[in-house]
Amino acid sequence: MAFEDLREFIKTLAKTGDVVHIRQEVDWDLEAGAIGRRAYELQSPAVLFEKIKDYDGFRIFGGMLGTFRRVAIAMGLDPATPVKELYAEYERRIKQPIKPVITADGPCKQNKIIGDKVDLFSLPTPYIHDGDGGRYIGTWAFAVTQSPENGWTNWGMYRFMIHNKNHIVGWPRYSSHLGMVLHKQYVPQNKPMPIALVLGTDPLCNMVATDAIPIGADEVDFAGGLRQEPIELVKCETNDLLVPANAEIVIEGEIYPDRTAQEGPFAEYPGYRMEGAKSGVLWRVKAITYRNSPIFTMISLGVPPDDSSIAASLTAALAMKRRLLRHEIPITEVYVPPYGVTHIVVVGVKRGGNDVAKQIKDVLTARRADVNKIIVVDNDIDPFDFDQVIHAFATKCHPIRGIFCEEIEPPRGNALTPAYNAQERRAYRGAIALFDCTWPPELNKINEVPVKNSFDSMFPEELKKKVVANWKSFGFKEKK
Ligand SMILES: Cc1cc2nc3c(=O)[nH]c(=O)nc-3n(C[C@H](O)[C@H](O)[C@H](O)COP(=O)(O)O)c2cc1C
Ligand SMILES: [Mn+2]
Repeated sequence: MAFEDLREFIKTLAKTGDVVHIRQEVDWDLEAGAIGRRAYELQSPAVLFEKIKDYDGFRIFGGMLGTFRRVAIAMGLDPATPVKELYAEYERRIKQPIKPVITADGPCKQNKIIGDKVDLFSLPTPYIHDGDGGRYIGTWAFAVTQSPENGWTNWGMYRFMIHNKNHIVGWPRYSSHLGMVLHKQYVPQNKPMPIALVLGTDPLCNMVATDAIPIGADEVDFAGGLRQEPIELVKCETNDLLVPANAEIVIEGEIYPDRTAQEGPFAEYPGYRMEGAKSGVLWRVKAITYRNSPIFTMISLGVPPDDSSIAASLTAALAMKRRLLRHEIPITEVYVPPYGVTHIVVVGVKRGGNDVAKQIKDVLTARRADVNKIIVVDNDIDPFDFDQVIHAFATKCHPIRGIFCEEIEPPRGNALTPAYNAQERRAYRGAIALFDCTWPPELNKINEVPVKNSFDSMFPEELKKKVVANWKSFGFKEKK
C-alpha cells in the first residue's frame, strides 16, 4: 500500500501519534525553525504548522522522516520495525525499480503563477536558523533536472535559498549529479539548465533523492520501487521536465550557465555552521504551481537526530554497501549510526584483516570522501549494535597496527567536515581514519585468536540449543 500523496502520509502519522498539529499562529521567521529543532532534540513527533504568520492558507510540515518510526510508516511497515529490518526492506525494494506513469493533469496544477507574476515571497518559506544567509526554500525538497544528451532525469536533494523575488541560489556540489550535468553538459554550451524544485510528495520520493543512485539511472524508478507502485508524473508548465502530479508545490526555472550568487551560510547537516557565504548555482524562477492549501515542507537541520541523520544515513549506508559489493569486497552489513552524521560508517566483513579493511577504505574514498572514519568489524559483531561495536573497537583494534590515517587529496574531501580547518575545507582537502577491529586471517585460529567469552562462542551446540529451548520456561524474555 503506497501513499497517494503527502496528505495521506500525514493522516497516517496522526493515527499513530507521530505528528503534532499546531493550530496557533507560528512565525515563519525563526519560530517554526525553533519548534522544529526542539521537536527533533526531544524525539517528538513531526509537526504540521497550520497557521503561518503573514501566509493565510499555507501550511508547513516539518520533520517528515526525522525518526525511524516515521521512515517505517513511510514504507508502509509497522512503526516499531527495527532499524536493521528497515535497512533490509529498503535494500530489497530498491532492487526492483518501477517506471513512472505520465498523466495529463494533477493536483499540483490547481494554482499557477507564471512569468512576471512570480514572487517567491508569496510562499511561506521559513527563515530557519538564526545566522542562515537567507530564507531556505529547499531543505527537504528535491530538484529534477535532465541530461540534454540522453534524457537521464535526476532527482537530488540539495539545499536552496531565496536570492530575490524570482531567483534561487543553491549549492549542489560539483560531484553531485546536478553539478556534473550542469558543468559538463550545459555550461560548456552556455545553455541554461531547466530545473524543477519539488516540495511535498510521498516521503519515499524525498528519501530516494538523498540516495546516491548510480549515474544514468532515474531516481523516479527507484521511488516507484520503494513504494511498490509507480509515481504519477505530469509535465511542467515552462519546460519538459516531469514532476510528481500530487506534489504540494513545484517551482520551475532555469539555472544560468554563466552567473552565480552568494549562498549561505547555513546550519549544516553535521550539526554546525562552519563557513560564511559560498558561491552558489543561481536560477531564475519562471513558474510556481501548487495545490489548494499547499503544504510547504522543511527540516530544521542540526545536531542529530533529524531527517538528514535518520533517513539520509540509511540511504548513505546502503549506497556504500552497494559500492563495496560492486567491488566484490566480502562484506556483510553497512551501518551509518545517526549520531555519526555520515562521518562514521561501520562495515561488517566475512573475512577480516588489514588488506580487506584497506580495500574498504579505498572504495569508500575513491570518488569523494564524505565519510572520515571507517570502523571494520568481524561477522560475530552486529554493526547495528553499538554496544558490540565499541566492545570490538576497544578490544580488537590495535592502537598502531589497527589504525590507518591518511590525507585525502582535493577535491575528494568533504568541505562540511567540522574537524577540518578552514583551509582544508575550502580546498576540498580531507583525511580518513580506518579502524580495523578484525582478527587478521593469518592468525592461527587454534592458538592465536583469543576465545571470545560469549554464550554463542563458548558452549557446546547441544547445550546451547537446550538452554534456548527452555529460556521462556525459566521465566526470561527473548530479547534484551
Ligand atoms: C537535507 C539534505 C541536504 C543536502 N544538501 C545538499 C547540497 O546542498 N548539496 C549537495 O551536493 N548535496 C546535498 N545533499 C546530499 C545529496 O542529497 C546526496 O549526495 C544525493 O545523493 C544527491 O543526489 P545525486 O546523487 O542524484 O546527485 C543533501 C542531503 C540532505 C539529506
Ligand atoms: Mn542521481
